[in-house]
Amino acid sequence: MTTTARSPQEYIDLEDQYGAHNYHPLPVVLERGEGVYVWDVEGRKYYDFLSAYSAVNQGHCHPKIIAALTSQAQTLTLTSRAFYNNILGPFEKYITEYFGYDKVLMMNSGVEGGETAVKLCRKWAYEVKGVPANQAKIIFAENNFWGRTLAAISSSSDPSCRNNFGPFMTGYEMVPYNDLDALAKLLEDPNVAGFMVEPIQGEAGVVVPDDHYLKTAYEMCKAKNVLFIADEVQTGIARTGRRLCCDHHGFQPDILVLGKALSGGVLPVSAVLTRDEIMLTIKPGEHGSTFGGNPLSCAVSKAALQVVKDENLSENAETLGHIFRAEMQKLVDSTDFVRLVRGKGLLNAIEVNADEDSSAGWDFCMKLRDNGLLAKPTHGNKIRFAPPLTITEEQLMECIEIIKKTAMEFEG
Ligand code: IF1
Repeated sequence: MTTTARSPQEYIDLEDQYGAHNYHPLPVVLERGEGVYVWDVEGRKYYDFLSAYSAVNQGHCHPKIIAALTSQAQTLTLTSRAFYNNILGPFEKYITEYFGYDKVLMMNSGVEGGETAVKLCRKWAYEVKGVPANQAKIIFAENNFWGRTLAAISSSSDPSCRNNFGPFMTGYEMVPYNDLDALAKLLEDPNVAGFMVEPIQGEAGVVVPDDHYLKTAYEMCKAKNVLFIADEVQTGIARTGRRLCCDHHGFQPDILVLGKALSGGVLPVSAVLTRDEIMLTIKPGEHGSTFGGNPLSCAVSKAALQVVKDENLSENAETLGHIFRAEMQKLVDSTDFVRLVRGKGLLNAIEVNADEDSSAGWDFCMKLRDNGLLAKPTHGNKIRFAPPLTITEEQLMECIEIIKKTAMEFEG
């Protein structure tokens, strides 16, 4: 799209004047992305350390993904599911074999994936588990984030997600994250059908549970005939150093929700994978979406998933993640400003020594921007660091130096 050259402030003013004010972006106006880099409208180059919240794991505008996009875009983009096409079936075979499930239901946004998982869980509850009509309950972890729809925010404990959006969905139970005793109590209810949880809570500030938490929770669910639903929209697709974050823990979720990097950040694609017993509870006409599983998104997703394998992105995330956390720990040990680092693979965050409602996180990200690295604070004093998984060790070391330099400026 050719646009008139404008100053950064003019672009910001246009969004302010004509766009909803549902975000507070960092004041940087981007116009190009390639690999781990993005450029602003004045030609300044930055490392992208957010990766669009882990949607750009394969790097910006990956040539193989763009090639798949442009080729399919010139052939057939959308048939709707009213008809078959020559792309969806082969892709469904590819992705179910990739993750080891019987079937997949393709949707668009991550939250649509979550909604689909909730509907499948409820359907299974009534038609397989035998929960009485409209009595099915699903357990969610406090401080979760799985999207902005009314079903999603009904499980949120974040006032900014919920305020004045009620009334909310019923049939939800909340449990403290990383608390197996609390989960065990809720699982005693025979009407509980599912437990939906992020293997690492991204928005909460990259909260990593105890090593045994997920596997034990899965086993507890299994023992009570409750479905373990993994929201891997942010942690999946190599981000934490494995194909899936659950792969670190040696179990396969009953229902898997994917999004974001499923398309390499090229267009919205989500997917819900599960076994036949659960998936086949949804009959023709009971769920779907105009764009769900469209040929363009399937072609893009196949290329995006293949890049993850071909370029060993899981292994790279695992190796460089250890280096990154070790270097950040040196900052924790040598400054008052950085008080902790946590994460897995290349999904990490630091916590700065300030209250959650302080501007310290924002101010730090503004200085990082000036020093050539883009990141965004979450909940005030936590800064998520999630570069594309294609980053090299040399590039990572350069970014670590930028973060250290910026932290020392704050320390001073
Ligand atoms: C925003 C947060 C991250 C997600 C998990 C499902 C979804 C998301 C674990 C829904 C989406 C996005 C949404 C975006 C910012 C970003 C985000 F800050 F909001 F919480 F990453 F942490 N499950 N997360 O993280 O996927 O419908 O957006 O495709 O809404 O501001 P979606």
